[in-house]
Amino acid sequence: MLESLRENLRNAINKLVGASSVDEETVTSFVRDIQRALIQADVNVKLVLDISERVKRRALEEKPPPGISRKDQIVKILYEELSLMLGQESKLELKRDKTNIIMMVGIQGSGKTSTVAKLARYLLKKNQKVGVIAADTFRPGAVTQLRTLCESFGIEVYYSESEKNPVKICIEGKKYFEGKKDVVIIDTAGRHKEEKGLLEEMESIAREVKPDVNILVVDGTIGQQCYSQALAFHQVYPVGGIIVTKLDGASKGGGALAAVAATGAKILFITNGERIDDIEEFSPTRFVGRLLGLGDIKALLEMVKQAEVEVDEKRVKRIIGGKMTMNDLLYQLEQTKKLGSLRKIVEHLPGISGMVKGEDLEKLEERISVYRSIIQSMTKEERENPEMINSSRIKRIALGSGRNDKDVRELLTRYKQMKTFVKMNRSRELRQMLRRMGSGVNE
Ligand SMILES: Nc1nc2c(ncn2[C@@H]2O[C@H](COP(=O)(O)OP(=O)(O)O)[C@@H](O)[C@H]2O)c(=O)[nH]1
Ligand SMILES: [Mg+2]
Repeated sequence: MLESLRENLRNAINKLVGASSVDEETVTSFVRDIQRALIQADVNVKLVLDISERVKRRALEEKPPPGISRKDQIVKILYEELSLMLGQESKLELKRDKTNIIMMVGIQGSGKTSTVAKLARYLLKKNQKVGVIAADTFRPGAVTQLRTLCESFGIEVYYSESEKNPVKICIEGKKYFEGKKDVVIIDTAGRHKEEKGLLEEMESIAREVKPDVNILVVDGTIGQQCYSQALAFHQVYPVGGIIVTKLDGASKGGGALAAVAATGAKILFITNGERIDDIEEFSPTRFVGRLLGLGDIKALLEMVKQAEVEVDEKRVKRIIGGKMTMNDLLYQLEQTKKLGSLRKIVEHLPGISGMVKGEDLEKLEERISVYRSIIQSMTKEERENPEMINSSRIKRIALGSGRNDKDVRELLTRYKQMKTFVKMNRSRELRQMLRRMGSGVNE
């Protein structure tokens, strides 16, 4: 979905991450890349300028919390601003103990009929009793299309062979389903292409049927034109929510979503394919997270918080100074594990993913508990100066901890590796890595 936008945004981020330092020039060039990506996705120019100005200002002004690099901070800012651009989190709200009527409107070809079936199936899977009313009497084959889509999934369709007046069909259909279903979705015609006739038909159905929710379906491939379409509908009868369709093939999909959000309407769902299950609830944060490859903001914030809490300057000075103890090693391994448990969700967060790569996390967890018991069997001296541990000490420690010699040697090897690594890399990067792991100092 939105492949080229995703690729362009990710390229911009990679460029930022690869930059040797973050100065004003880096930020400016990053923001320019973002602008280009958004314009290409048909996001309205004014929106693009707004968002890039905010990203730039925040990127230059806001100080990252301890443990978070400026680069990560800038990515987080972009994430927040793009999410804001796509509107508030909102959900389709259904009332209990009544038959909710959803009226689905939109111009012909926008994807109404397909979306009626998708939404019906979606609600069915949530254990709602769902009925559908076929009120498109204009297009030949419309009723058959809807029945084919719905009935194979056990969704009942109300239709009439003889009645040509959509308002009457809706009234009859409502009577038919009333009290029997939790939700009834009305598929309307939309033949008139934004013209008065279509809007009038929508209004007269609405007046008679009094839908609980009026959902507008817009075609995501038309990009920012969605803005005027959404406004036109809203002015005639209040739109309670919007579904943006065809995002699977829409190079202008980003512009469509931004335009719809700019009208103040709620985007409830998006569809991204022709199969009945190609529909999903829309959440701006989740969507942007996926777009940028960041995963869930909650995890990100959790990590920021963790980094804020666990700064231990003494420890990092000790490690970098080459005087690492066994406890330091254990601490570092535990931090790796903690970050690792967030790995899935922060998979593409620049800088983080590489760090935990290669370590089998479940195995690490088990090894840490082995190491902990071994370290507990060491004397204070041994912990602080592991070099003194010879083979007779290894035997004693193994015995005392109920582990075998091999485990103790493995721990010692790890210690040596870590120490060599520190020696070889007494650099910015190491400081940065340690800081990310919660034992760093501020830059
Ligand atoms: N690729 C893709 N095609 C879609 C999607 N939603 C609808 N379509 C196609 O768009 C065309 C018009 O859809 P239809 O539901 O008949 O639109 P309506 O005239 O508004 O009822 C059909 O060929 C659908 O298969 C989608 O999410 N992705
Ligand atoms: Mg239709």
